[in-house]
Amino acid sequence: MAGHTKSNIAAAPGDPELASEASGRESYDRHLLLDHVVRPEDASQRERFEAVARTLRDFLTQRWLLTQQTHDRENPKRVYYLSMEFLIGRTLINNIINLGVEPYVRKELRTDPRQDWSEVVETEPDAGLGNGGLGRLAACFIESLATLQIPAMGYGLRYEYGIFRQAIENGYQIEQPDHWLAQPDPWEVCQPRQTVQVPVACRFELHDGVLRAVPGYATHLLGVPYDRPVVGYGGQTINTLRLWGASSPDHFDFGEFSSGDFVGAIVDRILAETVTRVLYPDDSTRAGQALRFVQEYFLVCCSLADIVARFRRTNDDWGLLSEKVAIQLNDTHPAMAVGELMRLLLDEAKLGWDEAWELTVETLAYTNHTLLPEALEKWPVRFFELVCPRLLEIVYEINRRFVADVQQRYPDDHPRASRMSVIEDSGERQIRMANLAIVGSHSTNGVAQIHSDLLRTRVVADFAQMFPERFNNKTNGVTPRRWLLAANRDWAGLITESIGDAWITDLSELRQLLPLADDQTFRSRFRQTKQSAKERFADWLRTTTGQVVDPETIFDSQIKRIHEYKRQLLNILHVIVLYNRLRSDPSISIPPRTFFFAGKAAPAYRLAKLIIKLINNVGRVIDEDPVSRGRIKVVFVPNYNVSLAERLIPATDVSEQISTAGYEASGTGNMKFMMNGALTIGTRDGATIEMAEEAGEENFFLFGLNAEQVANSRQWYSPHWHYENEPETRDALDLIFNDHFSRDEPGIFTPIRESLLDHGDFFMHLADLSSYAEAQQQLGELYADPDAWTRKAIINVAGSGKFSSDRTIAEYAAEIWNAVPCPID
Ligand code: 26V
Repeated sequence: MAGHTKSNIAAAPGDPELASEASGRESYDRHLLLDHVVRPEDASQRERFEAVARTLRDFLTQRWLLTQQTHDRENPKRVYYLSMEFLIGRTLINNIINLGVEPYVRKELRTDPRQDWSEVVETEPDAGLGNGGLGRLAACFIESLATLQIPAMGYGLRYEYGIFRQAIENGYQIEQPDHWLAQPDPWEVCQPRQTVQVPVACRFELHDGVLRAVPGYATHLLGVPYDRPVVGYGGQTINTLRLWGASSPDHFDFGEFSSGDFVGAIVDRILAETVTRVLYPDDSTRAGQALRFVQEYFLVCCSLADIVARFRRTNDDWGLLSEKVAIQLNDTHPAMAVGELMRLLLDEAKLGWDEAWELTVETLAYTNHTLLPEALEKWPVRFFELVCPRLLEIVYEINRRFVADVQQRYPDDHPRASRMSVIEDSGERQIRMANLAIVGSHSTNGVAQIHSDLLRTRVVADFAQMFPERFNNKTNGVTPRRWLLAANRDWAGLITESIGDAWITDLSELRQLLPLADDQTFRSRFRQTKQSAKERFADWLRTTTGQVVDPETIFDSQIKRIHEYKRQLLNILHVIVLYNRLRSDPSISIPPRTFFFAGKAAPAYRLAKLIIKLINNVGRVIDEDPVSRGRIKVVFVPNYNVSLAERLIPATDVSEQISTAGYEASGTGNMKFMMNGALTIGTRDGATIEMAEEAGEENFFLFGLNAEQVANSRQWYSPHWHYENEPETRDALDLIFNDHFSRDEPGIFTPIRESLLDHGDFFMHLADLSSYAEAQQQLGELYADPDAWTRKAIINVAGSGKFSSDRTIAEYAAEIWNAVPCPID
């Protein structure tokens, strides 16, 4: 626009090709005008966010295209990450940082006096296309793949409604729809020309508001790709996340119109679009719903058609498939890929069974993310019959051959063959998706060492004996760009000032911080960054939720999905133990502490929702009681999401990782806290074990039974024994059950009593409570010595280098995918 000084965004270090004709400000003004028909001075917050994001997208487009052209030309092996979830969070600030253009964007925006930088960034909705760890891992992985310049693509679903928004009313969780796409998303690019047809063997009809599948109709859905740029750090490689939206073919013509089928066609479209309407919010109980099945089939069908079409554009020999394509299955959710890839190779490529099978196994790899038996997916055979009977035929044949193999290798072991069968025959016939994934792929990995070991020795031991070479471990990691560089600017800045910036792409560099743990000046600067993060968080919390916290207290956080095995109950029981100690002797010394809880419970998970209610009620009572007020405080922060994690993790002193040993596959929040200078109190579970190995157990607060002890004590464990023999345990429980925290709603916590005492306390809260309280006591004593505390915190950060997703992805690339970087000039 005339009158504005031209600044040279083109010279930004991260991206030399940034739009050359127009300055950022000009492009921003143009977007406001042309996209919204509004003058800059009249633009709303949302319009200004969109204009900034679109300007940035314009800038990165050339690089995005260049990445695709380079991959097409070089024809390298490509990696495809198939996942039902990508928990992306916000995109704008991370793209700005990864492109290296932050100073320029800030400068350009300052020319609009009404632009408030942080407001623009926070206007962006948090893309919640996932439940928790599995979905966030997928988002970290695609960022690392781009940073490592590996030719890769993420495939997922474009849910119109992400994970529900959580409100808290009278202490109860209320679910509200998250219509994050209500306004157009500036990052997505619809690619209608690459639409894919998904054959479906039934019709969907609405009967009295209920969706019914009517068999015997061959029809199809359409998968429309929506692409999102995935910017690697340094802006060299920009890969693609392709999310599929469901639609239906437009049968509309004038003949149908006049014959009245106009309405039928519109109804078909609406029904088709329901397939990608909403993310399933249950992260561990099996969703029995047929719609979920169709979602998984839809993801697999669209993605494989796309992958195979791309492969065929540059390769005419099917035999090269596994040399050019690696497909990673994020849990069993996309495990129908085994059958679908076979179908493509048999029916479309016309290969023979043996060649098709070898290519399938060599192309696919599977990651397991949970040891909870109830989370292992099984799908009724009748779903396959209705939706994709050809896949079922192929799965039956896969299983026939596989079971024959098993019987040949273990001729006298009949139970083994039926345990290993892909088809479960007792009761309603079902397909065991984990068995299918293991049989049909060349690699099965767990996500932390202990998890991979338990997988091999307990969960699928038969398979590990038959295919020992297929089983391996890939300990999870998180991207340091989002979780340190962007989320904690002060701490990241201090690290860079002290050891240089190589850590951003090689997190093992953090080891160089080790000697600084003994440096008085560095320690006090670390404390300053932590203190200001706490103050920022307290300010944000007060202005957004009205909750008031004191940044002079210890900030202690347990933020994750609410689950019995994660044991938020153990945490709140310990808070009640502290409260009882204060009640019986107010003069005792307890370091002032704020216990933060955040997390969503699956809408149908009644006990998890009751735990939320208990946490809120304990918080209220403790606040109202003069004996505890100002000394301990419990805060339940509503609507946990990626953005909240980005705020709270840098402000946290104590990270709670207290799952029943043997049940948390890995955890990834634990790693984010570690690199942001929190100390961990935790059990020997998941990746926490490896974190303590890296930092030294003396710098950790480990407590409780280990996985083996948990397994071995199941036979004789008695929660009653602890109730009878441990006064603090009994007093804490009695306080709950005597309605001290539920005066207005007596008896509401009875199900918690039943679970802990009458039904055997499956997750062994009471077994670990006393050693947990003891570890907490030691932690409190250490906090009283700021230098000793800070020293350990810095040692923890120095030991966190292993937990970068760059390291994880490099291991997948070398040991599973056989993929190498493909640099973009
Ligand atoms: C299961 C289901 C069941 C059907 C309905 C929808 C649904 C959605 C997700 C899941 C699987 C949840 C498994 C999961 O999130 N596992 C977590 O994976 C993290 C990344 O590997 C790991 O750090 C956590 O320990 C593990 O709990």
